[in-house]
Amino acid sequence: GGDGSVGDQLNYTITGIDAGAGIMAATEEAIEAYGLEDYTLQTSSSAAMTAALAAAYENEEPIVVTGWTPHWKFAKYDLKYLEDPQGIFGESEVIHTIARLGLDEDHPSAFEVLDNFYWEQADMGEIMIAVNEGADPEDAASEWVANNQEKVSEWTNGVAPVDGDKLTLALVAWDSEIASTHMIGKVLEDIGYDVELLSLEAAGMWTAVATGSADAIVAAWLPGTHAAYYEDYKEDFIDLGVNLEGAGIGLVVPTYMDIDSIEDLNN
Ligand code: PBE
Repeated sequence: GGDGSVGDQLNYTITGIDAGAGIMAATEEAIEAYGLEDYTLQTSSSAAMTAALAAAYENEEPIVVTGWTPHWKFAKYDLKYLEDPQGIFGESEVIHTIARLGLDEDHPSAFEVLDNFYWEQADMGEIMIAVNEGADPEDAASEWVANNQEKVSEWTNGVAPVDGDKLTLALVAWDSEIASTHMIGKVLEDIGYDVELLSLEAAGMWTAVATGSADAIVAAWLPGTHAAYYEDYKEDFIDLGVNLEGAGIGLVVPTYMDIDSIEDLNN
């Protein structure tokens, strides 16, 4: 039953992802800023969020999720970001590559490739969509690398090959980061590294690169999403700059929902 309000239709639930994700902290902030205290932000995972979205979408049921770009869900479903007049979710984001201190001296070839790494949303999208369609992330990444040798060679040209040096890349199992980390891992393997991918929670990923238990991450969402992690550790890593532009986060609903703004969640 209920009164048919937007909140009632949504069971006063925002479908979230893993607790450490920057978008979860931003959503808690939005709940306060927009007076959405009746809502519960459900903690789960990227996979559980997209499963809930798929199930709702299939039945044209109301749902609001913590969403981000680039992400395959926008290719697969008709979705929209809710307007955010208070700017809680920030403007356009960029993704940075972050190396541990000393990586430049210990693994100069890897450091150079990571420093050169830059690609476009559509590139990441190709891998993400392949994985969503069932490909193994390693295979999808290898295929992208094979099909984009010109782009990859801009990162690897003149870089000295190595002979099985071990390298650890940390990530969180967000769809976007599964794509990027597997891709750059494959590129580094192709120049001779023995690459291990270490899947962690968000806080653990930042701690790993700041303490040196991981060599690098390609998953630093800035300036907003990971601002707190960045601030906490900024003396303890090397920021290699932007690897992707035009990213973003926010609250996302299917276009069949008759609301346009986060404010409308109060209706
Ligand atoms: N995300 C994907 C992450 C960063 C990458 C938007 C889910 C986050 O919120 O921390």
